[in-house]
Amino acid sequence: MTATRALVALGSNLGDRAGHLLGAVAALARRPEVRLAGLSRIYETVPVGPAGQGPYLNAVLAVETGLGPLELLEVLLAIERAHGRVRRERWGPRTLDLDLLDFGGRVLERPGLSLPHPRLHERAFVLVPLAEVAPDWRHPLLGATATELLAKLDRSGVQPWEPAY
Ligand code: PH2
Ligand code: MG
Ligand code: MG
Repeated sequence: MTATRALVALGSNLGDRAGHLLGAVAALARRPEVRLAGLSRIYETVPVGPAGQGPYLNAVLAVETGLGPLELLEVLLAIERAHGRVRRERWGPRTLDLDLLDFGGRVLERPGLSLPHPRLHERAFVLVPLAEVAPDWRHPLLGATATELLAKLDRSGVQPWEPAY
């Protein structure tokens, strides 16, 4: 199998947020075509977008996969649906959001999938965990590494998550 390294952003701000993130990691690990290659810490982050929604938990996962990008996207959407994701307003609250950030450095525009993810370089809630799992990952269009992109952002809204035991 020729494997491609892909990067996936995980987010949740409804229900058992950590349970949704870790459930998604477990669901991906169960797929025979997907191998886990790295997982960031979980961060609690100030919501970006419509006001009135609760704080998110965010993380980034690196995988190796024999799937193609659209096949991997289908797997991610199926896992979102299994976690009760209902699509209402754009950028609104969600039980589980799985965004494909990068697929082997490919540049791709398809209905429902833009690679690299078009807003990843503007978002500290993506770049903080991304720079942790893949500091030297290079943005295929901007040419800068995750660490370099993060240095330009305000990361004050992104804090390591402290579970309330
Ligand atoms: N996702 C969004 C919109 N806003 N804000 C934070 N902090 N974390 C997210 O994952 C997030 C968001 C749309 O996917
Ligand atoms: Mg998203
Ligand atoms: Mg999404």
